[in-house]
Amino acid sequence: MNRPLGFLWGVSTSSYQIEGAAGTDGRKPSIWDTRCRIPGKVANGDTGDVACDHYHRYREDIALMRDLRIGAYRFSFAWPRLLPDGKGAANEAGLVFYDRLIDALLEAGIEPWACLYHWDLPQALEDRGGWISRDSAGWFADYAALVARRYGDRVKHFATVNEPSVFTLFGYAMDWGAPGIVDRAAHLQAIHHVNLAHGAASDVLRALVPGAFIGCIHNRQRIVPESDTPADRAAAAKLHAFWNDAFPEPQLNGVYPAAIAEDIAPYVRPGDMARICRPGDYFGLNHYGPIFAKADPSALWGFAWGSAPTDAPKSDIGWPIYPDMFQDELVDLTQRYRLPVYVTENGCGGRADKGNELDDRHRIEYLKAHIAAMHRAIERGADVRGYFVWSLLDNFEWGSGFGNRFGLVFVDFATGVRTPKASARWYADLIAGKISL
Ligand code: IFM
Repeated sequence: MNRPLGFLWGVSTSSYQIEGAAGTDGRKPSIWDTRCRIPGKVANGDTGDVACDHYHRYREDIALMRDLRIGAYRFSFAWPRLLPDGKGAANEAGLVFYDRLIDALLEAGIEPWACLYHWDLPQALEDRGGWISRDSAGWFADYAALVARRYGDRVKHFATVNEPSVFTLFGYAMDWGAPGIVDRAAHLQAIHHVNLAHGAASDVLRALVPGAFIGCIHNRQRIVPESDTPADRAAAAKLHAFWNDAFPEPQLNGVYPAAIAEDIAPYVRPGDMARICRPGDYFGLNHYGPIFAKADPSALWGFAWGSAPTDAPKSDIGWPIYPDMFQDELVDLTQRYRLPVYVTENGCGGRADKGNELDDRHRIEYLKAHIAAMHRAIERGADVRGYFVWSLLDNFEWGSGFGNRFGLVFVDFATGVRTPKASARWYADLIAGKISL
């Protein structure tokens, strides 16, 4: 495999998962700070209070990336650090942190790719209804304007929202994420308002940042019925609508997918679909592997996560590994939406207790197989322009706490010490063109 010319190799992270400094310099709680304090919601009672302490160690992290010759760094702004109450007065100390981060990235020759929202809604806004409130689109647009005015001279690559289907489904239908509501109307309203927020923020970024490159990041993957029965097939189809289509279809084609259109119609006002439809400049794809779905009449929407076949290859955290499905997804996306695709997340979870996290050949094998699949997709016509590994660092993996590790760099959470894993060296060699697949 040869590297396509100008192909971008990056790594991804997100604010709540790495920054720590949860109560430092004026930051106020997000909905995830709140969730972490509810017993039983996060494994081991872990929290993002300190996480990787990236807030204080960002220079070290940028040096690591520079050593690996990373071309682009995808991070997210912490809304509650910039606007501790979600709206109103901005927090200068928080703004300065990202000034320094961005300046240091640029000095190191690393392109900043900034995401406005990776799940850490200010708790103050949740107290006003959060994404269930239609006002959320306006709050988000104002926040986008603050970011655009402050950083738009140095940051050109923006994503509005990370994995909207995931945080709305987990947060409003399954209680797997914040704010932990399980309610059909809440879920549908959150979907629609996040879509409106995407449209509004896209307009703000476009108006305020000359040369902005704007997109939204979607987690898209094949939804496979656990068994070939009508009930499991119907469950998979419904999950497919929520997971894969509920955001790209309105944002790129101006319509909700047929399977949920009737459910969501009561919340859609005249003119909304035109406000949402902002195809942007690229499609951000986060992809790990397929989801196996099964019928569950007791679940909010009648579907639940099923099991992969027992002989399916799986990562150390049990996620099924099917690189050919990644290949097909990339080809399908190009044909369907005709936008350049950036793989904004792909990576492999592991566990320190398996004893193979520093010499992480399992992760190298996963990355190798997926990057090779991406190249086969490019040969089949997929317009893929860049690839970001999730993640630079082991970090706070939401409900799994610090147990599940996705980093190229091992983090000792007791001391904060970082140690590049074998996969980091492998990725550096790939970027340097020393490895062909
Ligand atoms: O850690 C998450 C990230 O926040 C969103 N995409 C999936 C990753 C691995 O679960």
